[in-house]
Amino acid sequence: MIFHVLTIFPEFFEGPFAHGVVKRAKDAGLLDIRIHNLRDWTSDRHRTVDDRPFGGAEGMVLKAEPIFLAVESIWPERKPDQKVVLLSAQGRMFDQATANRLSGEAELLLICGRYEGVDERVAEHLADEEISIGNYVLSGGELAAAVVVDTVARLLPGVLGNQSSAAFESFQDTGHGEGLLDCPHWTRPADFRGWKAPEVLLNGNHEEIRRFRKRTALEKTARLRPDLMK
Ligand code: 9D3
Repeated sequence: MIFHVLTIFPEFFEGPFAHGVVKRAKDAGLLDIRIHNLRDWTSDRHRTVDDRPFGGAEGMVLKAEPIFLAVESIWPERKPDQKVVLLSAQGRMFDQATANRLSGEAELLLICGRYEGVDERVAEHLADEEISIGNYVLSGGELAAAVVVDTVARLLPGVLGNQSSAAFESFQDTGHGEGLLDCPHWTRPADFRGWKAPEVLLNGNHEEIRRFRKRTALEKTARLRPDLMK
């Protein structure tokens, strides 16, 4: 899969994709991440990407033209499995089901919003979807784009030993829009500062361990995520 990220802060992405699962998947050729500087599609002396909002308001708005020119030059002929996603605070909430769906595309182009927002013609006439990563205020779409790339990348065939996306679809974890939270985990030492790992996990009785994990997953879900209890 090819990910494109369109941003006014290309340096931002030197960090997030240089480690762990995403880095290994890139090195293995399972995915490619191409960072594009929005200012490359401006033609004035100051490489202007923003302007004042019509109707008057606080702050600045990202202009439509550089964004349209960027997408049209990245994909001169856009195919049905090349999807444009606008990251904005007004978007539909990102979740594991959205990630699963996006992982079936050939290419994703993520547009990072900035300032007070993006000219609405991008959402209306260019983006296939508008996505937010949660109900809190970020300074821009860059962190959100990194979240989407990470979440989608780990679903791709071969990335986590996924055989094929189809075979693993029914098997993929939910990110907890449904079902229970994972059970709690412990590792060595069995006694850390007087806090003991549960004895049952040390005794090798696998039926008892299975029941313990089921019970503690339920208890933790009820306590931390009562919204998941039905
Ligand atoms: C006046 C109201 N706003 C400022 C407090 C609206 C607003 C404008 C621009 C809020 C956030 C932003 C910048 N955020 C994003 O571009 C963004 C975002 C987010 O803020 N939260 C969750 N997901 C996303 S994806 C992109």
